[in-house]
Amino acid sequence: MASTTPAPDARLIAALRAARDVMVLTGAGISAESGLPTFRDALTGYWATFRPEDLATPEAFERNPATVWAWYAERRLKARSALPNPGHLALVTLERWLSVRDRRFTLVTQNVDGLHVTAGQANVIELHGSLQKVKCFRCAEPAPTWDETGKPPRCAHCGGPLRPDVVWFGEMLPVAALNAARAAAERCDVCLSIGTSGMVEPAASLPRIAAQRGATTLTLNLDVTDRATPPRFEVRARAGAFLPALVDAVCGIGAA
Ligand code: BV8
Ligand code: ZN
Repeated sequence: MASTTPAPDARLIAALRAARDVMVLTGAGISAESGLPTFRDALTGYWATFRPEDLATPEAFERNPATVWAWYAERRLKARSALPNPGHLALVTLERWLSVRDRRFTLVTQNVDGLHVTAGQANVIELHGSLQKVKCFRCAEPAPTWDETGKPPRCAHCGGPLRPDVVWFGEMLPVAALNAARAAAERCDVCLSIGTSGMVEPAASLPRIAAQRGATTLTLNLDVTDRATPPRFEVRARAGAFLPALVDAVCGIGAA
């Protein structure tokens, strides 16, 4: 039985309509309806024998560069042909509605698929880097182009192996991005956490920081995740269905 999408709570709509500063944290779930497997599901088929934490680490790359490079090359190819879905587009509409009223909107994503930028989102913080960017594992020099047949390709500067420019487990997040995300969490009136299992730190702490500072919080997911700090609103629905309804209600779209 297709699960029905709950109507947005009037108090959540009111909080967003009154908000001076909104922060949104997204995870792989918002890209699921664009056909991209979520992070926990990304290990299907050949990769099913691995756990994400076994592939998305510098040690895994050193041990098995060809396998790690191939996993990312496959995800990069999928992300290139993926299109933003109504969930991504609703967040762009919300950002524009707030911006023309001189209110702040910050989108913080854990995703590396680039779909928020493709959708037209203006203010995006990519906490974990981007699948479409590649750098040298040895000298960290960015590689503007590379030989896709490489297993992995080599750096033009030092001959080292190229790697995806994403943040692996055990690696520091880009400091400026993390500081900007924390600042947004500390100042926002409303924090929407969308399509993330809330398992990966330090991203998972951002909605908690917002809640502790008194922000109104929403968690939108397909399955319930036991958050240390339960959100004020917890919705179990597809982002591509719930977000357009929420944003239409906030922006008065479709209203008489
Ligand atoms: C660091 C890039 C320190 C790569 C990623 C013990 C406790 C706490 C923390 C740790 C610990 N042990 C180790 C740590 C730290 C570690 C960590 O958090 N580990 C976890 C596993 C416990 N963190 C780190 O290592 C970070 N670095 O801490 O550095 C440091 C300090 C000093 C010096 C050096 C280092 C780095 C973390 C970044 C890792 N890189 N991505 C890549 O993508 O390949 S994280 C990866 O997971 C993705 O970015 C992904 O976004 C992220 C989180 O996953 P989700 O997005 O939440 O996706 P998931 O599949 O889990 O969930 C999807 C959700 O969507 C589900 O809930 C589902 O219900 C929902 N959904 C599905 N469909 C829909 C939907 N919802 C709505 N609509 C739908 N249609
Ligand atoms: Zn190099």
